[in-house]
Amino acid sequence: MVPGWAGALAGLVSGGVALGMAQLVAGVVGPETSPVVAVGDAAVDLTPAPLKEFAIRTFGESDKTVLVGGVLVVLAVIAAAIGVLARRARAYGFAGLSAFGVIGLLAVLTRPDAGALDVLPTLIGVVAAAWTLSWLLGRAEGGPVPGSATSGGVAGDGAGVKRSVAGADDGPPVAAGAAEDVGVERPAVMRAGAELRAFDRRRLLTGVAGGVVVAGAATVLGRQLGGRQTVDAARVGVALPRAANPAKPLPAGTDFHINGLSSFITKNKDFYRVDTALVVPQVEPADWTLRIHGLVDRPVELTYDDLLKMPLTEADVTLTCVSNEVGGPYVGNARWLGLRMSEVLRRAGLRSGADMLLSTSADGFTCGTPVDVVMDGREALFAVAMNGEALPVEHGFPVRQVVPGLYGYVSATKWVVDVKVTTFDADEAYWTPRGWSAKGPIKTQSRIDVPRPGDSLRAGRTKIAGVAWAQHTGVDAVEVRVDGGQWKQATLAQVPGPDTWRQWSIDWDLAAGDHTIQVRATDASGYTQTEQLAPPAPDGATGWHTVTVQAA
Ligand SMILES: Nc1nc2c(c(=O)[nH]1)N[C@H]1C(S)=C(S)[C@@H](COP(=O)(O)O)O[C@H]1N2
Ligand SMILES: [Mo]
Repeated sequence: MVPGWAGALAGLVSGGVALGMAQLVAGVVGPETSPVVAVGDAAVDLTPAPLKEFAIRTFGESDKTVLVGGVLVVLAVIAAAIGVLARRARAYGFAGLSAFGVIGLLAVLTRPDAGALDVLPTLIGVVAAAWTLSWLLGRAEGGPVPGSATSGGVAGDGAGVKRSVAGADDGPPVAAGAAEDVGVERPAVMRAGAELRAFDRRRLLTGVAGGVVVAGAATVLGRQLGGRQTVDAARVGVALPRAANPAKPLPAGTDFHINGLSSFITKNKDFYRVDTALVVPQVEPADWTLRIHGLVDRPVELTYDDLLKMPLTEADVTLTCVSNEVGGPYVGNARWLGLRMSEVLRRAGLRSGADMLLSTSADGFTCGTPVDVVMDGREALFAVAMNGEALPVEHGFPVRQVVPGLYGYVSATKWVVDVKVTTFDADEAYWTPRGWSAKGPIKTQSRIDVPRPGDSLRAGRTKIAGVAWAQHTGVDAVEVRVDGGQWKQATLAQVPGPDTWRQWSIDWDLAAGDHTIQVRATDASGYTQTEQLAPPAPDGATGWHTVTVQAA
């Protein structure tokens, strides 16, 4: 029998070929049908809230890379184990690969928008792996050993493998091997079934090299094919209409332009991204429709063109993620252009008793948004543009929701395609059964942007600055204290309304030594941020952002 490491290597390479072929086929069928992505997606779905929080806290926006990396490492270990087992009997290897295939297929088929063709990447990947494993082990087992009874034929060898004993493509393995390294490799002659087989390291390794090339080429080609299936071209071609209800011009002084302080408007490329999608959904605007149904008198269906022709509204709104820790980065402010949700809902005719809008994205994510919030006059939008350009694909192109005052997980559905008017009693959105509160009003918060934690400053006058938010209520005051002393009022920047964050700044004389800086905001309802620390789950973090620095 071939040694364990050789089996593990054959298993690994076979796994690589499987993933490469799957990637190649997924490049044609659709990137989200790759088993790795589907298994990763399923893992995201099944992740309990505390683990999700841990992942976001630990890996931030690279949590997806870490997840895919994790899936690959687990796959590699199992593939190696399958290779080791398959040395004893191919059937063990095939059974292992089949089990894998079933898991991959389950993950692919339980995706919300799964189609029949989506099974192809996994199926072809598994078949390719079985073939490769068999072929590699066949090569490793070498030819029959001279003098053994079965010289001249190898029974039960890998499927479709052309074997030759002498004078073939890569030479008579035993003869060449024997000539080269008698006493080194050859002693690995063992019993395999009734036959004596030699372990042929050279033929295994050349096979492995071939497998690696095939796996790599298929992966690269698959990525290129998949990369072409993007909606970038359609996005660039969108002609955005003028706003029928333009945003009020920004008042002078919304931005202090202090180095290190978050700018009032967050550039699209700097805007935080949080979603469950491992592969960004590619939704062609030409294929997009929005269906509004459920507890309404007249269900509505809009195309992208319909939407662009309706009177659009522009609004400056700060989005915030419920997963944001005190002082965290998952908050950003943009100018959105879109259709008022209330307008469409009025057209559809809301039935009494409806208290929830269950919106669904193209990839099956859902938000549950309170009807009264959307209908109370605030600028809740089906947004098509962000900071003057069509929505970036990762921020929801072609259409997403934006609702001032609600955390993203209950309101900001990207790639939105369906809104069911319903009740909180009858329906549950994505994060609710995963341990997050059904309703998610944003909690009043403030953050110190400068100085950064751990900064070494020159003693003396220094600028402390940051942002505070209390969407749809508005920030009325921000106070700062150092080393637990007196709170002092910070200077507030201008804001266009209650739906954006507000910059604040204060100059402070810092004596030499270590200092602790803290901030708290008071909103327009009179509420001052509590000092009480709460973690993000289930309904948003609380506490005062605290930064320690040294002055010298
Ligand atoms: N389709 C979809 N929309 C989604 C999400 C998601 O996972 N899938 N996440 C929501 C959450 S939790 C937040 S905080 C916002 C973030 O929007 P952004 O990525 O544009 O900043 O999107 C929301 N919309
Ligand atoms: Mo979020």
